[in-house]
Amino acid sequence: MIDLRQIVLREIRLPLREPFRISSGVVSERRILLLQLSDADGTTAWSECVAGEHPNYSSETVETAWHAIEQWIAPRLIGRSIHHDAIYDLLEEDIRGHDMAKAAVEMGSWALVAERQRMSLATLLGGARSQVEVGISLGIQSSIEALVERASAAHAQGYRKIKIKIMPGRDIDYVAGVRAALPDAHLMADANNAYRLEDADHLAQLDRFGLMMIEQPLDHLDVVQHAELQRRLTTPICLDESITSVLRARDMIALDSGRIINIKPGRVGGFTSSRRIHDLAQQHNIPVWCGGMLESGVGRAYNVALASLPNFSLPGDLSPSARYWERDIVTPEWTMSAQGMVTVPRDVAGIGVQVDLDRVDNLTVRTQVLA
Ligand code: OSB
Ligand code: MG
Repeated sequence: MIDLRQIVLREIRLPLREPFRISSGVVSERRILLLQLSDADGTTAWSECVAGEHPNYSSETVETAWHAIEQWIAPRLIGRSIHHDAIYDLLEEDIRGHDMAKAAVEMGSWALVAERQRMSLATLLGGARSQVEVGISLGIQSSIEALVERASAAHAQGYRKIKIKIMPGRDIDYVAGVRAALPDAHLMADANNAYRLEDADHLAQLDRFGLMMIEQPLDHLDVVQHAELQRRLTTPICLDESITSVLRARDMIALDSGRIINIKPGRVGGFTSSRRIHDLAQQHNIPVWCGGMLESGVGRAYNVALASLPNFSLPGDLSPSARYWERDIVTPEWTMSAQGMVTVPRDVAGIGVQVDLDRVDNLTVRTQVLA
């Protein structure tokens, strides 16, 4: 049970080591919404909202999430005693959408319970894995050579999966270049909605590269046209943006619009929803993996804990801190072994890392206390 007393919202700015470009936009500095949750018994926990600055991935942004938490989500929860696994359904009752905002509060509540029970978040979730395979997501590059260089470096570092962001004009030749340089690597492509069903023949040219999957080629909410596209490709489709709840996962499975699911807990409203999607997928032999949203080390903790569940059977976008940040806001920073694995924290209660408060204070551009 939790009995939320207070939520402190903060926005920090954290510059990326290099700009990250996807088909729908580029980001150079992350605006990150952090939450500090406090329970009536004095327990505290940090969480992170994955919404970005612009609504180019989903409709949510840092501003909309702040507004939703302040206006609707915090008032619904503060001062009420509730089981952490019931929060998702409570919020669904009368708040439509705003899944990233909901997730930040819901997942933070799970961390409060983990803290209080002196157990790791992974243990509370029921995840048994002690290490998780790591994949890298490579943003769109300005040339094939630049992409091949980055992919080769990632492969040499031990990454278990290399995801190549694609868009029209930077797709077939780019993937071909990487495949030629890395004949045995686990490769995949992510289009972030850059194509139309009319591009099916064009996309079918990717079939010859033996990709693990192609992620979200079509519209961000679509599960119908993806089914038609899947019939025309041998490469499995993985859905990301379209799967916002277990209902959409059910649609995907019923229509065969994808054969793999990227679960980002922020996108689906938190851990309860993530577990439902995970369990449903498992019943249907659909593998899942944990996606990323350029999180700081706080958000990473939640993703790593989730990815310790059994059906997370493919490498997750769980890059170490140093991939994105000059310096992360947590200690220890997240690392990856030479075998491409991240360790699931087990010996520390809660999220498993400490937030560097002085550093966060220095990076903070605004704060609001909700009580
Ligand atoms: O589609 O998975 C995506 C980042 C921002 C928005 C969308 C996506 C991504 C990534 C980053 O691929 C993965 C990561 O955090 O390492
Ligand atoms: Mg994606």
